[in-house]
Amino acid sequence: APVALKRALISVSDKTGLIGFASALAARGVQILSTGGSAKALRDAGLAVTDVAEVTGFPEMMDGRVKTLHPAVHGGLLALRDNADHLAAMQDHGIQAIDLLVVNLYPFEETVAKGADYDTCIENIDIGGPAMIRAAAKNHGFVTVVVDVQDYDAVLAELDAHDGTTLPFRQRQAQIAYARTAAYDAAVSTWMAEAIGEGSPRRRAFAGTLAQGLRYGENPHQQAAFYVTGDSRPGVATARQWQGKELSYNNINDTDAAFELVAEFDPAQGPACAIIKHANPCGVAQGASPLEAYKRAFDCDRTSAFGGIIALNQPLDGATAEEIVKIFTEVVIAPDADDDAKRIFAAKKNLRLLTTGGLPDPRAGGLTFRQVAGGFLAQGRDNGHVARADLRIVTERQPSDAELADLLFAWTVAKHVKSNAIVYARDLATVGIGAGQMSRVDSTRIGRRKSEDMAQAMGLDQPLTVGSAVASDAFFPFADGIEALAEAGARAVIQPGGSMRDDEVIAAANRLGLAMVLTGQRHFRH
Ligand code: 93A
Repeated sequence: APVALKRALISVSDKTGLIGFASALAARGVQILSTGGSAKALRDAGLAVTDVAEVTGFPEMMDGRVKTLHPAVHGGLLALRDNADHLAAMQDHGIQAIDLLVVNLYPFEETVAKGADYDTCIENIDIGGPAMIRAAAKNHGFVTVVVDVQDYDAVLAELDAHDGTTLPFRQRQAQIAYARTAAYDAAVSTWMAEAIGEGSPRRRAFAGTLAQGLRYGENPHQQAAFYVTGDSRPGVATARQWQGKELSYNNINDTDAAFELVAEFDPAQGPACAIIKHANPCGVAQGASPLEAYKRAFDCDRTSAFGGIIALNQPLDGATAEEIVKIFTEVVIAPDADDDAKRIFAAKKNLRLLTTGGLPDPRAGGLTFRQVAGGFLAQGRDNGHVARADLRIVTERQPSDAELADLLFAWTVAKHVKSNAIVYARDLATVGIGAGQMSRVDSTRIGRRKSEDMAQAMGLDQPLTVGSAVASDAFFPFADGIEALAEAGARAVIQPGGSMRDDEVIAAANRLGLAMVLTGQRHFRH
């Protein structure tokens, strides 16, 4: 039979919807107990309230650190109503049953997101709230728990339908309650790990806050949601969307890939643009202006760029926006956008514009995750970086300064291309990208073929891979990859080195007249 609600304890930091909900409970004959601020808000609205202090016999003390932590509260939540011993204990100690618990917690996540200092964050760790929530949820056989202001209407609807709450309803509320306390403690642990500089994934709890229920996942038959971790890193999770329909699961994934890639290019060194399809770049370039960077990125693979996601490392201006709207694009993300750009985009209803206010630091730490059956893998972000001074030239032919610049450019892009990654570059623009192949030689061939297709489309005499610099995300296991690059006309290669057959690979480069530099660092991205 449904459980009637006689007594409720209300203790909420977020007072949204509180008065309406409490009035509706009072109108249904529910007696209300409440803590300091919540009680005051209810009384100010003319509702009858019993202070928890009156129930416990203790005043709220220690700046509110101790208000509900008392057997009169926890006994009222935890007592089994069909257990003679429990009922006797209630009788002996003057404990009255609490049938409904309405709690939302101190705003810890919001306090962190605001950039509050250490002590303020500590003070916003709720102790009594989670304790009550967990108690009420454990005793869901008898007690209804509400941890989210969005559930108030559902409680009232349940009461109207059943004159009380049903077990399935209380179970669902209990499950939501434990999701909330788990996420809350995970947020505290994550914040502390950052505050004390704990970089290891070995002793971390993981959770996020629901930011958005998504229409569907990677495919329409999959449910999906977007969770944020409260990390203030500029990017798709913290961006402002100016126009266009809601981002989809794939949009969010691709936009992230685009922005993380373009953030590798320091805006002080000039504009850069990345165009992404299916989480892989189909064109990346630097240029004298954002417009030029975009055009050069677009020219790497005009076919694939259709319906792509564009990221810029500098503010979007009108001239670039004008060029972008010539073809269909899903999302544009940039640190900022000027009024001209916004006006031009406004005519394109389906194009989403996101601004972030800045770029994430590509060298920053943090964790990335991948799910496997039965668990998930956590690792530090790939924040690896090589500078010119780290490179080891291993061939007779030395790369020219221009080639070295292109090698480092291609290397940076390759870090963001699915393995096996081969990136051909010329004059700080990609001219052929081979991504996600099971064989490195296939990636070299695909990048070359893409470049040949573009040469034909643009009426060039020869593909731009001729004379290019090439990056490989991991070492060449055999000389065949080098031979394929030489056939494509490449002149210089950057790769980690470290293969058993490095000698054969370097000998092939020498035989074919290529310059080769080793980074000593790998950028697998599987
Ligand atoms: O500082 S606490 O951890 N100590 C407690 O005993 C306690 N009981 C409830 N915080 C506690 N709460 C929290 O107070 C609730 O979770 C809620 O967020 C807040 C409501 O306080 P007020 O009603 O005074 O605005």
